[in-house]
This record gives sequence, C-alpha cells and structure tokens, in this order.
Amino acid sequence: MTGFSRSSQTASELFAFPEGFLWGAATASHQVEGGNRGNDWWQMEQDGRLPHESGEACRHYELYSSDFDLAKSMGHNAHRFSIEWSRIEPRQGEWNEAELEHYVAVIDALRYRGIEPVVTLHHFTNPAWFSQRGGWARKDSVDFFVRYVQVVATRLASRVRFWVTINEPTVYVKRAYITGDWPPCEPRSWGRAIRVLRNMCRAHAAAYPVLHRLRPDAMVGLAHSAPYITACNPSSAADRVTARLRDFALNDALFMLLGRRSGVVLDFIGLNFYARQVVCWRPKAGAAMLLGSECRDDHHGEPRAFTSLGWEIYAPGLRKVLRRFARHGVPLMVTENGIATSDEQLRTRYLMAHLESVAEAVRDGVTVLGYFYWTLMDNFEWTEGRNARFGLVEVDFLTQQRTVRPVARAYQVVCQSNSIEWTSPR
Ligand code: IFM
Repeated sequence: MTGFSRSSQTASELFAFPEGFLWGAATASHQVEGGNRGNDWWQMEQDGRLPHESGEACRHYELYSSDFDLAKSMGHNAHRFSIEWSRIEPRQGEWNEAELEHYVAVIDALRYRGIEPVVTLHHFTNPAWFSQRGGWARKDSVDFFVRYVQVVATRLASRVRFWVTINEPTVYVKRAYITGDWPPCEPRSWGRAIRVLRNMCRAHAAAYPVLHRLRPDAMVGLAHSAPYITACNPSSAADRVTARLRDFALNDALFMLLGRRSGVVLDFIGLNFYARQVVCWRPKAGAAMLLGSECRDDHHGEPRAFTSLGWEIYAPGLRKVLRRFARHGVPLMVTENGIATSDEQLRTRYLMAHLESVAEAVRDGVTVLGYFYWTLMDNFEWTEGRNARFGLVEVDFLTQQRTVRPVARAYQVVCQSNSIEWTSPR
C-alpha cells in the first residue's frame, strides 16, 4: 500500500530520538471530559444545530486518574490536553476556583506518574457568553482571552512548562466562518474569517509575554494544522498555482499574520499532521475557486489510501512538513497525528510509518521536541460524533469501558526505548 515508506526488504536499523523527547497522546476538553454545559458547542448541540451531542463524552472529567494510569502503562512520558475556558470563566468576569483546582489535580495526577503536561488553552470551544457577544470576530476577544490566560497561568504556571495557546486557528476559522458547520454556524464570510484569524494571532501574541512573565522558562507555541499540499499535475500551471494558493492559505497565512513577531512569540511550533491534499484547478464559484479541489483519483501511478474520514494517508508528508516548518527557526513539536479507522493493522502501520517520518526529519537536522498521537482514547469527534475512532484506547460509550488497542503496544516500545527500528531504504 502507498502512503507508507516502510519496506521489509532492507536490514533493520535503530534510530535513537534525542534525549528528553516527549512521547504521548493528545486530547481536548470538549471531546473527552463530558458535561461541558457552558460552551458554545454544548448550546448548539442542545439547540439541535449540530448533528451529534457530546453528552458525557468519555467522562474523563471524573476518570482522568485511571485514564492516566493507562497512559503510563503505555509508556507515555508526556500528555497534551486542553483546559475548558467555559469551566474556568462560566460567566463574563466570574472565575470558578473549584474548576481551577480540578485542573491543578489533573496536572498533579500527570506529574505523579512522571508524565509531562502540555496544556492547550483553547481547543475550538468558547464560553457561551463569549460567543454571544460576538466571539473572535470582536477585537476585544483578545483582551478576554488574555485575561483568561492570566488567571489560568497564575494558578498553573509553576506546574506547567509547555503551553499551546490556540489549537488549529485555520481549521477553526474555516469550519466556523467559511463552511459554517461549526459554532457559531453562521453564513460564509471571508471578511469575518480573516478578522477572526487575525484576532487569534493577536491573542496568541498577547498571551505569550503573560505566560513568560509567570514562568520565565515556559515553552509557548500554538498548534497548527499542517496538511502536505501538492499539485495534482505538476506540469499544469493552473494546478501548480492553485496548490500554491491553497498552501499559502492553509500553511503560510497564519504565520504571516503573526508577522515579524512570529520568531519572538513562538518558542516552538506545534504541528498537527494528518494527510496529503492533492490539488487541482476546477472552476468553482467565488473565492473557493482559488483554493482548487482535492483530486482523489488513482492516476498518479500508484494506488492511494484514505482513512475512514476520507483523508489521504501519506506518511512521507510528515517529514516534508517538518522540514518546511523548520525554516521558521524555532523547534517543532508534532502536537497531533493519528488515524480514524476500524482496521487495527492499518492503524499500527500508519503510526509506525509516521514515526519513521519524524525520525527522518530529526536525522535531517530538524529540532523536534516530541510526538503526540491523536488521540489517547476514542472520543467525541465534533460533527462526526463518536464514529471516527482515533484512539490508542477503544471506548465503549455505553459502559465507558476502556480497552487498550494493539497499536498502543507497538507505540509503547518506541516511547520506552526512545528509538525506532526503521526498515525502509536509507
Ligand atoms: O479531533 C480533532 C482535534 O480536535 C483537532 N485536530 C484534528 C482531530 C481529528 O479530526
């Protein structure tokens, strides 16, 4: 199968990752905690404007200790999770001390198990009050976010070194303001989308010194969704230009908006890598035409493989993306990478091939701080509900029973040895 670079013909070799490499899995509050009643997703789920309800999700809010026991048993030395803003500030300017204490306990539970916390401050959900007053489209969203960061970091910074301010700003903007299938589920507006992206960049830049003031050795980044984009027909100028424009919109615009300051406000760049996008020019209405369409045909000389969400599996793309973002001159972290599938052999092949791709990038000289598989356990996958199964751990949503999948054992060997056996020709 293509999309994988591993081959069993060559003698195996061991590649050692740098000392202190972070190995773990990632989650996000609304996807795992359950009962996040105070945010915009919950509200729209209740109003019937979204196809699925998060409900109790994985009940991770209560079950976090036993979930971290599983992470520990799988050899993880780090864990990425997000703090739910709507729990901390349920009403504008009102701070919930008990919820702050909850996250202190979560972090202590990780540290007790020798697991380094990587804390995301915003992962798609907003407090309902924040959304109702216009959300990220308003300029003062930046002040509200920074105030929240200040409160959280004042309590947690002594325990947390690694911070991800905002998860996947470009995905958020696209789904919330272009396709409009995520809250606030408004009609498409390119103008608003750009304004929101700009505000998110400002919010990141403004949160950066706050985190550093409270924790001078903090490592502060954001998590960028970074598809590997290529032209369908490289000899077609139209395909090349469209692919470049899409690449600019999805991979460059965010960093351009962070501007000259990007080197000054990023201690690392988090990359969420899932797929390749093969792009061709096809006339379409409006601005979307500039970004082209994704070609899914098998006319590229090799068969292609797609996940159950229709994302193309292309492990070499992770190395390419790492090399490309290394040009920003700051360390990188693979903050997400994973596959939704019911085929467990495919999941293991996917993971190992992508780890090999990370190893290749490191060998090329790219500084990578860690790798986080998406996700620790099956969870609430936004508009896909519970059907997209990404977990290292299977969850039975009726009983909340957890079952460790075989992939987790293969990953454990890598995590515990801090090395990978690679088999593809070097
Ligand atoms: O589940 C999401 C996550 O919230 C953000 N990155 C992509 C994942 C898979 O779709």
